Amino acid sequence: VEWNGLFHDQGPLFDNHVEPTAAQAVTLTLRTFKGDITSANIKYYDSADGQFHWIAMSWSANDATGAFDYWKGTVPASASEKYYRFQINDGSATAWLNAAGISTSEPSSGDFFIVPGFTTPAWMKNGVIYQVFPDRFYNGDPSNDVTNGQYTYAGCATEKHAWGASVVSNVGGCNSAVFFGGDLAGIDQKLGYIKNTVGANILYLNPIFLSPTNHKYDTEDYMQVDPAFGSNALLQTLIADVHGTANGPHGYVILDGVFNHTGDTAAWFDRYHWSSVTGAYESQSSPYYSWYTFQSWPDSYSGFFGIASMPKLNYGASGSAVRNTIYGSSTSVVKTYLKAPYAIDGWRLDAAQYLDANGGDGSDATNHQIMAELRSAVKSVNPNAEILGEYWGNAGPWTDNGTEWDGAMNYDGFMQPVSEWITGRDYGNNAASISVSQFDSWLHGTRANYPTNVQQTMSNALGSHDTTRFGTRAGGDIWKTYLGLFFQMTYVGTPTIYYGDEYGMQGGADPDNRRTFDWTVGSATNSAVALTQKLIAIRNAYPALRTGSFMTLLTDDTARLYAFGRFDASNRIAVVLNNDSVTHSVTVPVWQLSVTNGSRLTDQITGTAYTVQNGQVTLSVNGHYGAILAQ
Ligand code: ARE
Ligand code: CA
Repeated sequence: VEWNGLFHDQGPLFDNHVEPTAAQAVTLTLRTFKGDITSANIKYYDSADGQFHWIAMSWSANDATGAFDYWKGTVPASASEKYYRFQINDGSATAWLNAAGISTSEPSSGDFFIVPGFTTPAWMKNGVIYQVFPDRFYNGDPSNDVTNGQYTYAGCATEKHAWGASVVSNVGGCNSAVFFGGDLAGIDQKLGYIKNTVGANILYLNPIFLSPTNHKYDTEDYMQVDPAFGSNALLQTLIADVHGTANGPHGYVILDGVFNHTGDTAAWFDRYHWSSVTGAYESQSSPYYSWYTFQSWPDSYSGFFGIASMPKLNYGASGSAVRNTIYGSSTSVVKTYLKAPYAIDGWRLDAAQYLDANGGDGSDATNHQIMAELRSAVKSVNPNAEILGEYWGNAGPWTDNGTEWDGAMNYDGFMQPVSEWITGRDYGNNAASISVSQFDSWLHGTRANYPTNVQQTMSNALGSHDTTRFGTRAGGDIWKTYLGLFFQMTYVGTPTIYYGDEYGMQGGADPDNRRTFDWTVGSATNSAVALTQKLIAIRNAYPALRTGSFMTLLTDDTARLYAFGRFDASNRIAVVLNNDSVTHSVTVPVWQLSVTNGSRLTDQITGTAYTVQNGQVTLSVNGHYGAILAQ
């Protein structure tokens, strides 16, 4: 069997229902070299009966170039989740193909998924996220700024720093008490930058509810926007403006749901007696005593990573007061903000893997039960709302059966490999370098962790508020940011721009990754920002870049070149990336995309057209740059 001719993924040309209902049979198409094979079978596991089933495929057609055969087979409709792989025979040898790749022996993992009834939001598949850390983006209302010494939190007095100054506290260990004055009014005033200049249409905000720290991951009151960021009314205005079209196309808002823990100043806990409510820390007969888990009351209790200022919520059993308050009841935190007059479009779930009962760490069935209930609660208000989990490894356990998250922050399947390939450093800025073939197989393996509709909504970022800045890992070389942007805007998943990464903002680990946005740099005249805008416009113009197939075309470890195809029934696109510091001439085997000789592919960046000859195009690509050749 000629492996180089084999191809299948769940793109529109190879799977007629990537999100099937229980009533829809799924017809799968397998590509081989013309005349290469004698038979092929779909072997699928049906979770309804716990058995494998075989379906013989039949020849159906040739491709436009006549180089390939298409074989088809149909998996019958039913409500149960299924996993499939292909067995391919040429009369003398057998090959197996599944999402993990091709092998001579039958694989035992890495199958393609069929998850009937599971849909992820179309707007996430087709959108671009802009992530804002509110205190550091823009100060739209100086009148609400915190002042020096306004609060004392865990022994740290508030420090108000001037925009652009150091993010490190003047007093040792108090970095979370350093404020700059950024707020919701500022974000609202800069929506034109986000939506038009950058071109992103989904706003993801780090936490905004009342809390004494700058990052607000230690919530004091989920029902109140922090006064230094604005007000609940201003949040409504901001959401309406993102949804509106005055500053660009209709947009979407995702808020950070920090539900594993509260802050120790939450009234339910009330460690510093700030509230008139009798909190769990104050009395064992507090109505909220069971909302937390004490090993020894009051000072020994479960917290996020054991941090005393972040006591862990005790989710108890189904129907518990905590579950109702956070997501279950009609007035719960989760539902309130999904409903009018807020109507946010989704939640990012902070530390989602840890939500549990009785101080547990989430590593058992209880966490999945909580997540399934949370999904039902979200979708009961808005079936198109997004549930984006925070997980740093393979998030398959929360995404592969359609009952928990829609997608996850893609640290493992995007940020880490991209960083190691382009910058030679991991997201923590430690030396770690991979070749392009290692990069390609890393991506292939991590895509296989997820159903296709999950892959398409994984949040793909170059950096975040928890990692070092991409610009710093790149050693300040803006060309590496260009290349990162090229890949981000052409790969499978929702591109996610951490504010400032579009111009190569510098920054080390937390808190240095949260510097103030430099408005003298972040503007349409900046070359990286302009490239970001252009790349997003190209992504928006071609559904193939969002929901098309992904096919590796070229990995050249010596010249550090990568080329891959994104394609559907309408467009065939070859993306060519040069990760070397010098210009290379690249010959791309576009015959793999069934592009015919004599047809023309146009670079969407430069406008240069290339004519296909002998199934190939040859072009010159600058160091740390790319080309997007579209037909
Ligand atoms: C603060 C200081 C830090 C200090 C820390 C500990 O800023 O300098 O080291 O305290 O004292 C929030 C704030 C942080 C704050 C933290 C604690 O944003 O600034 O740190 O609270 O007060 C793991 C978790 C993951 C978590 C990351 C950071 O699994 O959930 O660690 N991410 C979320 C948010 C954070 C937030 C919190 C959780 C808490 O995005 O911003 O921190 O609400 C591996 C593991 C991962 C691990 C990852 C990073 O890959 O697999 O599980 O993530 O490394 O450590
Ligand atoms: Ca302000």
